[in-house]
Amino acid sequence: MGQTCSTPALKILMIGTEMAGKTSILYRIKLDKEIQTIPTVGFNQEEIMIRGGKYFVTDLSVPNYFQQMLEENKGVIFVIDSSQEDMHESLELFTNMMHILDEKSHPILIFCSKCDVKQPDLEHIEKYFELKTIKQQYKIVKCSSVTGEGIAEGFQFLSEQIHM
Ligand SMILES: Nc1nc2c(ncn2[C@@H]2O[C@H](COP(=O)(O)OP(=O)(O)OP(=O)(O)O)[C@@H](O)[C@H]2O)c(=O)[nH]1
Ligand SMILES: [Mg+2]
Repeated sequence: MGQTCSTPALKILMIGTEMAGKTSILYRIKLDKEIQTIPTVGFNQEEIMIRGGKYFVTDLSVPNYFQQMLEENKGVIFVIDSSQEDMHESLELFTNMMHILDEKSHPILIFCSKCDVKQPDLEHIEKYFELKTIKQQYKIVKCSSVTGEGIAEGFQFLSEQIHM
């Protein structure tokens, strides 16, 4: 069932390597258009509505704060720049994030961004990031902040997984 204005927003923490496309995703939803971003210093926080669901999203550019912000958030978005061939930096960040998540049950949405530039090979990414070994519920979704593709589908997964 969709959430109404009176229901509390689901708090979501979003991380990914520099330039992965985090801020573009956030403002694509907030403003319903593609925006020109500048590198985020610290974080952006916005309350957004998507398909009737309300979310409070922290777009975090300082992964060091991930651990301390995890407690107050119910779900995680990890953004991979899937237009890039070399994903080793992203894998390193993801591995660190998974160590911090450890036994926590936060659902994880993996956005493969910039799919308007290059169609990501989701099977390859799933293997490369060893997603099948993780304990948490996860979903891998290709998305684009230019076309808007995939973004609502990803948030739908989070809303289905998080029970307040
Ligand atoms: N073609 C295309 N470009 C994108 C997309 N998303 C982001 N970009 C571009 O990628 C660059 C980085 O995007 P940001 O959203 O600023 O990335 P970020 O992850 O917030 O980066 P930091 O704040 O530095 O951590 C910008 O030049 C964006 O215009 C997308 O879906 N398609
Ligand atoms: Mg940013």
